Amino acid sequence: MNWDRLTTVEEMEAATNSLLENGKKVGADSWQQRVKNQTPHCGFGEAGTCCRICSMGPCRITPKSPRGICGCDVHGIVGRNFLRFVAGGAATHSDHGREIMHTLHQTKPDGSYQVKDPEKLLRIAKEWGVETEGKDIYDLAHEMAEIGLMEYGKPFGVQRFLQRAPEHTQKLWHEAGIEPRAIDREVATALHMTHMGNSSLPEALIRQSLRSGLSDGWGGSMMGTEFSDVMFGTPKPVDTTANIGVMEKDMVNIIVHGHDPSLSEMVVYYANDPEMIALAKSYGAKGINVAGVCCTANEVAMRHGIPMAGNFLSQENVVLTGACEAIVVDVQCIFPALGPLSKCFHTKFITTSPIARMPDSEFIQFSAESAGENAKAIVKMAVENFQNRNQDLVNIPNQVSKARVGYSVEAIVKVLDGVANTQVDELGTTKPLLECITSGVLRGAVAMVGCNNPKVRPDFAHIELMKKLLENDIILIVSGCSAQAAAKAGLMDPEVAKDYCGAGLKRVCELANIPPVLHMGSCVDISRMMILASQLSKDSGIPISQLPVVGCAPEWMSEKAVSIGNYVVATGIDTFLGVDPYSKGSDEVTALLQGEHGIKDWVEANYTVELDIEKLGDKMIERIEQKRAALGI
Ligand code: BF8
Ligand code: SF4
Repeated sequence: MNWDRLTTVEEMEAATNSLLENGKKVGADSWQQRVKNQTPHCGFGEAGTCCRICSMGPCRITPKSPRGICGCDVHGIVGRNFLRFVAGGAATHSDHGREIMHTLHQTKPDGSYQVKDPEKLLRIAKEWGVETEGKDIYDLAHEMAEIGLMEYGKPFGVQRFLQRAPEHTQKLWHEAGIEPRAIDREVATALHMTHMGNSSLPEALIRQSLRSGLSDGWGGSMMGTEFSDVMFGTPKPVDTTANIGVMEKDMVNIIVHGHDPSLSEMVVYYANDPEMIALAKSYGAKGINVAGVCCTANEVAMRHGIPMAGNFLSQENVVLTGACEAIVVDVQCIFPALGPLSKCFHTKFITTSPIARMPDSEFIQFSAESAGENAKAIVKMAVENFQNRNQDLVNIPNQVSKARVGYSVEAIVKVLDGVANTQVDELGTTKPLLECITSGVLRGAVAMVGCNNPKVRPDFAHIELMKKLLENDIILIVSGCSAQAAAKAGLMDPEVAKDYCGAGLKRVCELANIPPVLHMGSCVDISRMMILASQLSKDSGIPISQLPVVGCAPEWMSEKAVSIGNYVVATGIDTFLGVDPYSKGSDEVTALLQGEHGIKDWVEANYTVELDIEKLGDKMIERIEQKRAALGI
C-alpha cells in the first residue's frame, strides 16, 4: 500500500500484468490481446473519409476517387461523420439525464428515492420561474420533473439552463445560431442533416455539432447532474480510497459499473442492509464490499465515499482478481467482453438496463418503481455467489491510494471561501479562487476529463500531464476516468499530492485543506465545470474565453467525449485533445475546428490536437500564459 507516495504507472502496469497471468490460467481473453488483433486500424476510418450512410456506398475517398457516388466530397463526408459522432454522444448523455428526470418523478417521502437536497430543488425552481410558495416539496419535485422532461421535446424556445451562462456567452450563441432548442430535436436535426442528400457544407455541419453538444452540456447532462444532486445529495468533500486493492479478499465484492446513480445508490443501500450482511456472514464472508468502476464509481464515491476500483480500461481487471462476486452494470462504457470473461470465473455479470443488453449476462431489469426489490435481488445474488469463489484464483494486487473527492461547485466555493472569509450570497462566490489566479499564486486551471484509450498508454497521459501542470501552479478540476486515473495514482491525497505542486498551489492546498486535483464527478458532471466557468466569468467580469482556463481530454475514446468537447469549446474554453477526432481527412473541417478563423470566430475558442503528450502539456501552459498576458495579470 502506498500511503506516502504516488503509485506509478509502471507499478499499475505490473499489477495488470499479474492479473493477466491470472486470466491465462482460465483461458481469459483481454483488451490488450484484442488491440493486437485489431492493429493496424482502417486508415479511412481514422481519417473520417469513409461514408456508409447510404447503400450506394460505402464510399471511400482517395486521390483517385475524390467524391462519393452521390458526389459528396471529403469535407462533407468528414463533417457528417463528425456530426454523427457528436449526436451519438449527446443522445447518450441526455438520455441518462432523462432517466434521472423520470426517477425524480418517482420520488416519495417513504419510497426508494427521496428529495435529499430540497434547497437545490427550490433554487432551480426559482431559476425556472416555477412558483414554490406553500408547495409540498414532493409535489414540486414532480412538477419540476415534468418541466425538465419537456426540455427534451418542447416545440418552441431554447434550453432553460442557457440563462445560467454569462450574457456575453449567450450573445455569442445567439449570433452563431447555435442555442440548443429541445434536446431531442438537436439530435434528430443532426441525424436529419447527415442523411443522404442533405448537408455536405462543413460549416453547417460543424455549427450543428456545437449546437448538439450544447444540448447535452447545457441540457441533458446539466439536468442529469443537478437533479441527481437533488435526489442523492450535492457532493461534499469525503475521503475514500482508489485502485484495484480496494477489493477485499475476505468479503463479498460487488462492483458497480456504468453511469446512472439510480442503480448504484440502491445497491449501496442494500449492501448495508443488516439482513444482507448476516447472509454474507452465513456464507463465511466478513461482510459486503461495494466498489465502483467508471462514472458510477465517481457518483457513489462523491456521495458516499465508496472506493473506486478503477477506470475504463481497468474494468476487466476487477474480474481478473478472481474475487468479484458480481459486476453490476447499467449503461455506457461497459465492455461486452465482461460476459465471456465472467464465465472464466465465478463472477455474475448482471445487466440491468434495456439500453445495455449483452450476451452471457444475467438480466435483472431495474426500474425506479421497483428499485428496492431489484437492488435487493442483485445484492442477494452476489452474496450467494461467494460460496462459488475459487480461492486459488484470488489475486488482489496490493495497490490502494487515499483520495479526497466530492468537489461540486458548491463545495469548491465553500472550501475556498472558508480560506478567504469573504461574505457570500446564497450561491457563494468564486472571488477567492479568482484572487488566487489574478495574483499569480495560481497560474490558471485545467479541466482534465475523459476516458482511457489503448491508442495512448493508459492513465499515463492523464497522470503525467497532471504532474506537469501541478508543478506549474495550475490547479486541476477533473471528472470521469481522468479523475480515477488521478485517484489511483494518489494525486487526490492532499498529503501526497502537495509535494508535486509549485509553491503557490501548495500554499492554497494547505490553507484550504484540499488536494490540488479536485474530483468534480462523472462525465455528465462536466456540466458542473460549465457552471463554475460561468460563475468565474460573472464574478470577474471577464469573458470565459479570456480566463486562464483550458480543457483537456488526453485519452478520450467515446462519442460522449466528442459531444463534451463541443459544448466545452462552445462555452468558450479552448480544448486540447490527445487523440484525433477522425477529422484529419479534411483540411476544411480541421481548419474549422482547430484554425484561427473557424469556430473560434463564433465562440472564441477552438481545439488543439497534439498526440505528443509532452507537447500537449507545453501547449496548454503556453495558452494559459497567453491568456494571462492578454489580461495583464
Ligand atoms: O462517461 S470518461 S470511458 S466512463 S465516456 Fe466512459 Fe470515457 Fe470513462 Fe463515464 Ni466518460
Ligand atoms: Fe457514398 Fe454519398 Fe451514399 Fe455516402 S451518401 S455512401 S458518399 S453515395
